[in-house]
Amino acid sequence: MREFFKDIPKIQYEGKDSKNPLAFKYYNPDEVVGDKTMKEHLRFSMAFWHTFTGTGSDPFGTGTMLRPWENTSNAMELAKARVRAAFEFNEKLGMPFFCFHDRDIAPEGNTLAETNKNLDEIVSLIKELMQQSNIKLLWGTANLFSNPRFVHGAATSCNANVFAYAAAQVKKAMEVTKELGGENYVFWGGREGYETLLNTDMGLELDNLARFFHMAVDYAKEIGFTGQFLIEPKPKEPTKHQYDFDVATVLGFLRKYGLDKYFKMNIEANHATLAGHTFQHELHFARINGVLGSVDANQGDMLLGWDTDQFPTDIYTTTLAMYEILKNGGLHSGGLNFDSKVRRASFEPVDLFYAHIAGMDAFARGLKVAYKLLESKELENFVAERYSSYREGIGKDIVEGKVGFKELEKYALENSQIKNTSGRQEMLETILNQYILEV
Ligand code: XLS
Ligand code: CA
Ligand code: CA
Repeated sequence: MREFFKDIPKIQYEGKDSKNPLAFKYYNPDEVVGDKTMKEHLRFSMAFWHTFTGTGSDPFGTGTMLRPWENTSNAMELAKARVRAAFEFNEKLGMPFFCFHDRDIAPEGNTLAETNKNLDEIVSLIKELMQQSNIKLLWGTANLFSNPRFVHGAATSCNANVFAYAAAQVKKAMEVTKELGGENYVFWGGREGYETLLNTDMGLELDNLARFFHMAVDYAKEIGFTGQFLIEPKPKEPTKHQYDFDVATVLGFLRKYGLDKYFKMNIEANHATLAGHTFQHELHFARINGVLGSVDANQGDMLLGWDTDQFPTDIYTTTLAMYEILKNGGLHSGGLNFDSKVRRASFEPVDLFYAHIAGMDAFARGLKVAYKLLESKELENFVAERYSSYREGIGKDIVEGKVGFKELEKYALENSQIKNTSGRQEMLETILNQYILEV
């Protein structure tokens, strides 16, 4: 069988003193942290769209990527070569999962029926390669945004024919995800949003989006798809106002339409920062509401206001992310999917390996630091102490619902000399730094 990454060996763990750029310094899949191995904690996944269909093009120039599989003009042959290269890539990296959009893996035909036929052909190749390896599907999804038919959105399009087409596409993508044993199915908003209210019936669009999700839930039941449904919030890009702005917005939407028990969130770091939140905020908010499902691992750029999808290398952020994930009891059926792309100037195939190694090491290190930090309870004890006034006296009465405004007024009149204590932010940041530097 053709080898696509000829000069790349299987990537091994060599430890922190290694100078080999094609080795893990921190990610040691079999190392046990707490009750699980690193591999089980992290559940790393490759994103097919960036790593195997990304070209490096930007609004100012065409693609730059040199890819060993790009040597045929036949779209189906190219699709098959990509899939084979992807399995070789995951094998060499020891990457247990992958994710895809329907249109990443197979080209569109002239009709929907032809497109579905192309998809079936590639899916059976993927199935065969999955059987020969231990590589699994973390999630599947449908691309409801690239084709010009989705110019006004998909489930929120003003055109009912587009709604129907999108439904047919998601139906098929769910079937394919089930067939490949996918553990989750993702809905990212794509073009579900709007540019101007001058031409938009927002009420109808949101009702339709909810109708669409209910149809998906019903169809999953019908075909026996038991994977977790995930919604991936994003505040802007491509539309100015994306309906799935952030975790809080999506939760409000799901609850309004009685959908909350069927969905969790797929939280992307770069989308969190675009929404004006930290990655940790979104993970934390999802966690305390019981909807932290999976993660799209990447990072944005502090100086750029768009979705740069860079590989995650910031240990501070990966540590705080893993802190939330550990407190969530792990990601369960979710994982850490590298929805990240190598920079346009990192155009050689080997850069794909360097990039994924960088991300895997950053999360492995983050996991170890977060585990130690949690074990020590330093932060948790501080927070518990900070809120201790709610465990006794009037605070306890408030929490237990024993008092109202009248009782509280009486109490305040008798206790109006208030004494606060310091929040100690800088001291806590030093503790975090100590763990990051010393673990
Ligand atoms: C785009 C999104 C997309 C989803 C899957 O910004 O991140 O790639 O993850 O459709
Ligand atoms: Ca994403
Ligand atoms: Ca993104």
